[in-house]
Amino acid sequence: MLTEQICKIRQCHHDNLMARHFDPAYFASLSPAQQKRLQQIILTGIENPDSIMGAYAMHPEDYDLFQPYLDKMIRDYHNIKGELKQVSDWGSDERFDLRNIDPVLANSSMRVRVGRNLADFPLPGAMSKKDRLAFEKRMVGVFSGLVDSPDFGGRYLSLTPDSPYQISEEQYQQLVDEHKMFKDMSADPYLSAAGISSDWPYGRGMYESTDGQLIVWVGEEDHLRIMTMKRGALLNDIFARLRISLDAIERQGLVFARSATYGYVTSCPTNLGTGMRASLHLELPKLTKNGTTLEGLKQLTKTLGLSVRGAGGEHTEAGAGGLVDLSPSGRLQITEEEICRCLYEGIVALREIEQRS
Ligand code: DAR
Repeated sequence: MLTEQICKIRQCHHDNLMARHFDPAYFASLSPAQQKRLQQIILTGIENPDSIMGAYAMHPEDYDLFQPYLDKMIRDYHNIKGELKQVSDWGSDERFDLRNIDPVLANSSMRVRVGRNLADFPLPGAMSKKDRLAFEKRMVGVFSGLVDSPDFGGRYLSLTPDSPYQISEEQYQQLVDEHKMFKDMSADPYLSAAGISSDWPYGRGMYESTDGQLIVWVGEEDHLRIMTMKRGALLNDIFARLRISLDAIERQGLVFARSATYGYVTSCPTNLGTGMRASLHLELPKLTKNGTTLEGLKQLTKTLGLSVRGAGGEHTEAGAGGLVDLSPSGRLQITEEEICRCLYEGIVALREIEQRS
């Protein structure tokens, strides 16, 4: 039954890596308990055949337990052949100053985020409601250790009913509109099939620093999405701030789940390694035909190791004046500094092509 279902998906959805790399003989070699566990991991890709990956890990050790299968999907998606070893390197003194590209970029919107999961909880897809509330309570304690910090002091806002930090529906919607808070996860079929949006909105919330430059999502697709954002020209600034924010959060006694092979462990295999998405908003009116299409630009950015989306986030179109969100596609087998350099060099190339168009 399962094998037939997946083989059908493979015939109609060639990009579904769960289906592409599913091996009935490997599945049959697993014990009933392991088969049940693997089915939970790939259910999202079965219920959503248009998935690009089609799997979410439920426990950090899943990547080791099912490595013969998951490793094929991971290498395919991240285009990795040969030795796979994630190394972290936030870089040296090389400066990536957008003003060297064009003074007009002096006040660009920059954002860098990493996904992180605590080693001592199941990943979001396998958390019980009790786990989610215990995890949020742990994070409230961590944030209380930051409140008096000059750099990271801020406030925690909870979605959990009856939480002392609970915000109103109106406040929640306003934060979503400002792209500070994540959307209602129960509306996402991929996350729902994986159990990642179960018990919504219990155990979910966000921390925001007073200066608005640090935001931590609690209980989204990963346990934590830690992001720094600012307007400016020096990419190094935003990376450096993220790094010191991560250090400050880890110093509160958190241990993040890591794999010897894949680096930081994330729910989705697409985010393994650095778990990092670094992005910058850029106006490309010619390459987006004044914001009417992203199609041509998507092909072009792929050659530059970048992905492009509308400034409104995933699945949105270009904004007025052709405003788009650009980010390096690489997450795994790449260092943090290389991600920064890829973004900078991609902006240089796109600006040149835009001006020649
Ligand atoms: N819809 C899932 C997610 C892929 C990458 N995006 C994430 N992780 N937010 C899929 O497999 O297509």
